[in-house]
Amino acid sequence: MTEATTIDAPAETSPDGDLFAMSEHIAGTNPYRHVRTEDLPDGSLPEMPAGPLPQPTRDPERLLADFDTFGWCLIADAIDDATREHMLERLDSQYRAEQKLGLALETPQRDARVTNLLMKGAIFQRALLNPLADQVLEHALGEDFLLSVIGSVRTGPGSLAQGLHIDQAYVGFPTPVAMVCNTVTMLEDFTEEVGATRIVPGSHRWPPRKVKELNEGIGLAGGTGLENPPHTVAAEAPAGSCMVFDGRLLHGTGRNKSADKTRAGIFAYYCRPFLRQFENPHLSIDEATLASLPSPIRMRLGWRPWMLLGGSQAPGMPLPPDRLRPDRFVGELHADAEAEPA
Ligand SMILES: O=C(O)CCC(=O)C(=O)O
Repeated sequence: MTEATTIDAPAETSPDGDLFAMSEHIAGTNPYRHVRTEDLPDGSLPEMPAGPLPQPTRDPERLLADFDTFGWCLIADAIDDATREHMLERLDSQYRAEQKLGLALETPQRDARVTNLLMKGAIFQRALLNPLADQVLEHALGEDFLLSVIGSVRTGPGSLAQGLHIDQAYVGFPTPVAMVCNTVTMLEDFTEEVGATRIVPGSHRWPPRKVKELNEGIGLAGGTGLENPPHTVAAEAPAGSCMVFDGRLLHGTGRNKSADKTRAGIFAYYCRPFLRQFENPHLSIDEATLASLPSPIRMRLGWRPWMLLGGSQAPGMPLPPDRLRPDRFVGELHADAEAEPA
């Protein structure tokens, strides 16, 4: 028998009516709540999932099991050393130039970031062409997921910890499945010492109250956080690995405690196809770069309709994969219009 799902007013509303209070109410009445979220009536923190934490592997079953249980998984040997070196060189040179020209993004935690990487070197496309990562992403987001943003984060001596956060906070309510997922292609070793991403294992399945208790609440500009927040572990893995994590997982950049080491990673962040992308590809990628992208990447940017969304009334739609834009549009017509000869 199906459980009744009437929506009553929340028993207690928070005085400031904040988003999390509302989320919690929605979670409490969500008909899917038994699918993924855990309700703990005594208010205690959920247990850490049992079993060893994810280790780099190329076994698809292990990857999916780790992802579901812990909220992240680690793909071993996702890119080769030559590609890694090439990406590091490109990032270093790009970052120095952007800094010199006043274009570099400043973050409170003082890490070095480069955004919109598809415009900044064809080599970065390789971070998107990873069949094992695609398998996990498809499992989490469905097969038509979109690329939302691709950028890099490099910690260095003196860079601080970022506040713990979830990557889909803007959704505004709890979801029984991930709405977004992040992938981190590690260009250097991710160790605790150099600020490997700190993660709360299993928090992708926590009820909103618990997420709120630990969320250090970064805004769009980021924010600094505790060095070792409670319940976190460092997601350590060697250079060349790729981490995939659920958008509901609490995480943040770790502090780099080393005297002379850096930790660079390429973050390719994906969303379900009905969500708005973080970086707008129509505004941030020029026509020449767009034309040079392999069609599978262009499709991941949303260059095709999905279900009833993202379509366009133009002759010849949907476009064949080798075309960027329609060559004709339907505009103002008059009743005496005649069909053009074929
Ligand atoms: O650098 C990291 O390890 C995490 C970065 C991150 O979560 C963010 O920029 O929102």
